[in-house]
Amino acid sequence: MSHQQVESLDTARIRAEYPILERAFDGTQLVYLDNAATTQTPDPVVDAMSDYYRQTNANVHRGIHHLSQEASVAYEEAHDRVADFIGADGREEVVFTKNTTESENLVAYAWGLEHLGPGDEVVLTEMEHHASLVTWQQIAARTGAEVRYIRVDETGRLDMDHARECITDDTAMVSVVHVSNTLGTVNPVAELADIAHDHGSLIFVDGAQAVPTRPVDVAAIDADFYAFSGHKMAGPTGIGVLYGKRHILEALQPYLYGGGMIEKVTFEDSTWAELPWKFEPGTPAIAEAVGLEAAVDYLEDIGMDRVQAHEEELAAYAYEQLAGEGDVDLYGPEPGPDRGGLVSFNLESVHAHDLASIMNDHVVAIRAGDHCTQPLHDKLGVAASARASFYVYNTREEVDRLLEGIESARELFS
Ligand code: 7TS
Repeated sequence: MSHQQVESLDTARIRAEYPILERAFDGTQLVYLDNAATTQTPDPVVDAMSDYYRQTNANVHRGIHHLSQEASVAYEEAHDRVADFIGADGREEVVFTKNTTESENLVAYAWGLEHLGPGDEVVLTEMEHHASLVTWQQIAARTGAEVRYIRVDETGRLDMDHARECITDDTAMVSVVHVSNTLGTVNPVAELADIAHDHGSLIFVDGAQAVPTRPVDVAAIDADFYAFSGHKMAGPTGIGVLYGKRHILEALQPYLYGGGMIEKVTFEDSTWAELPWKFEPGTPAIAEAVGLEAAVDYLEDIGMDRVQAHEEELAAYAYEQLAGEGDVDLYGPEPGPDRGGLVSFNLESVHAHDLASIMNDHVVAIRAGDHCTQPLHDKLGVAASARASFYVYNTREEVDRLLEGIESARELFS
């Protein structure tokens, strides 16, 4: 998709729904460029949750009284809305969790402990977030399975020849990040799904940075599992999603047990509720589910193709400005169709943490650290990097504030 084909966003109108963006520190207005960590929450989402608490609040699971009925319907319909948004085949394929990390753990424990053993391989990539890397590493160690990593090449892309070598008939699970939160790389997940399926393996896709920033169709990818978090897509914290193909979820044993997920319980044994409730024990995050639904409405009103075009345009602008400087190391592919809306970099003379601290003096919020990709940073030969990440409310002027901050860090340390 070329950016020219997509009508640009009315950022002034969008920003009016985010009072937090009006905040100033020591008289300087905030520039928020830490969206890959958490996006800000617009009024319609806050209002939906506030209305829920003011008017509807009750426990779900179909109590007899009016409020519980209403809360149950709202909670269930939030699943339908999310299913629709990602191309899932109904609410049965959409499990609400706490976040992407819990979605990873759910599959690793429920599926991994049951199906992995000595001789099996789990294939990850060198750019996995710790949510996937640490989880599969631990479950593999407990089951005797082995972990292999698809190489990241010098351009910041997956080495697909190496992917074809790593994924074999011994592979039981491929777990791959859709959009890297450090490199910005958009991985060919549909192609990886094909390769995995050709070898009889399942594929789990970590969509934490993808669903918030681009149209995603889990069926077109042919992902077996797909995970993301509400708080990175204009929604609330405390809610995440695990998509799973219906027949796979049906065959899976529950991960957590308790009330709300059972069909029948005797002193001897229990049977499980239908999907997706089988995987949602206890009182769930009901207001957050309502907020997530409002976030989906909000993003669809804008249009995911426009969300994508807007932040890729800002990231490309930041990338190109920084690439023009001799003392900036940039990570990940050059702006293009396989690069998302974030920029990680190092200024040669300044440690990333010092840079983030100077940026904070300029009231520009960026991230510094390993972004939960320590092995990838080891491979890049750096302990940390600075990262600016963009969302629907960011502007070119804000990128300029980032560039000014970098210039002043350069002067301070030269
Ligand atoms: N996967 C990816 C690709 C991520 O970027 C993150 C969070 C997660 C999984 C975990 O998401 P959570 O909602 O369960 O925490 N990434 C970041 C980040 O880049 N900076 O802060 C959190």
